[in-house]
Order: sequence, then C-alpha cells, then structure tokens
Amino acid sequence: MTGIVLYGFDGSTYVRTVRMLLAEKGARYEQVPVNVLKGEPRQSEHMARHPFGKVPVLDHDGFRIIETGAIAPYLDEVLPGPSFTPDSSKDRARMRMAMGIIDSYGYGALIAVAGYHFFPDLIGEPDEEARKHAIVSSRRVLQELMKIRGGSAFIAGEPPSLADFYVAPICCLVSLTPDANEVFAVEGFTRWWEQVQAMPSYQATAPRFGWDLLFAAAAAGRGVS
Ligand SMILES: N[C@@H](CCC(=O)N[C@@H](CS)C(=O)NCC(=O)O)C(=O)O
Repeated sequence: MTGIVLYGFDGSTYVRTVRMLLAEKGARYEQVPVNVLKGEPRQSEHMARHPFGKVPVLDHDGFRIIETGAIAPYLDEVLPGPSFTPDSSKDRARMRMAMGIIDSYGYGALIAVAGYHFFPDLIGEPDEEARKHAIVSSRRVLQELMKIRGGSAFIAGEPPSLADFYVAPICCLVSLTPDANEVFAVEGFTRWWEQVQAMPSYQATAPRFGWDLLFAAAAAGRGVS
C-alpha cells in the first residue's frame, strides 16, 4: 500500500502525538481507528501489526513502524515541511530527555490520573491512595519537563519539537479531570500549556467526537468509534 496509514483511534495520546506531527507537516494520511477502549489493539488483527498490542502503528509505502519514539522521528525526517528536531545537540538531548521521561515515567503517571476519573473499568476499583500517588508522580514529571524547558518557549527550545507533541496530548486528558489544577500547579507549566493549546496542530487533532462522549461511553462499558 502506498502513502501513510496510521493505525490507532483519536482517543490515544500517543496516536495524537503522531497526528500533531502529521498536521504540522500538512501530510495526507489514512487513519484506521483501532480503539483502545474496545480492546481492539489486543485483537489478533492488530497483534499481527504490533506484537505488544499498542497503538500507534504506521505504514509508509509498505514499510511498517511501531513505537512512537521511532514513528515520530522517522516522519519528521522523511516528510517535507518544517523540522521538529532541534538543530543543536543540546536541544536534541532536551527533546529526547522529555520523550524518554514520558515513555518511562510520564505516561503511566498522567494516564493514572485520567484513568481514576474516566476509565474505572480499566483500572479496577477506584483507589484514593493510588490517585494521590498518581498526582504526586505526575507533578514530579511535569516539574522535570519544565526544568528541561528552562526559559525557552517550548520544551526543547524556542520552536516546538517532538517533545511538545509527546507531552501535550496526555496533558489534554488530565486537563479534563478535577485533579488538573493540582497536577498543573508546577512552575512554568501555565505558559507552556497556553502556547501548546494555541498551536493549530493541537486544535486540529482534538478528537472528532467529544471527550465527554468518550468518557461517558468508557464509564458505561461501551466504546465509541
Ligand atoms: N511504547 C508505545 C506506547 C503506546 C501506548 O501505550 N499506546 C496506548 C494508547 S495511548 C495503547 O495502545 N494502549 C492499549 C493497551 O495497553 O491495551 C509507543 O511509544 O508507541
């Protein structure tokens, strides 16, 4: 198959990372909405694409890539348009630190905050201790990310980079929870968050259905495609 095919539904934060980049590049692509809330990544059809049952998966001219940390830099390199990989070695290191922090610590912490409120079926019985722990862990993650950002507009420098596309979608999910104010009360966060939300690629990749609908459906144990 020629062109770009992105497997994964709009509700996935990692899928949105890729979609933000594709939007910035002005790229045309087909999206196959493999839905996490319906358990579709674990079905055999998708397991054949991604042996660990995750989205996103990307096909580009018949070449398959799994893992956002490989997909995003690949697309940034091969697609025309502005680059979202900083020129300087230090800024590239800042970007990769942020991506690594999200992969290793950030996604788990921040999705646990969202999960407590929106995906009770996926996390089991709501647990107040786990909620508090997730808030503390999430704040630590955002604090580190804002330290990396320092005085820059975006996480790895003045222009936005892949790092911002990694962090923004998961913050969007947390922003819809009653814990958002507490999690986001981190020095420097507000300025970054306002700038990211103003980006056309952030606005263009808002899930096509309302989040409220998604969360209501998740809570009721049925999916939304
Ligand atoms: N390491 C993967 C993580 C992707 C990931 O965790 N995706 C979530 C959705 S945001 C997923 O597929 N979850 C399905 C599941 O765990 O069953 C990557 O970087 O692409």
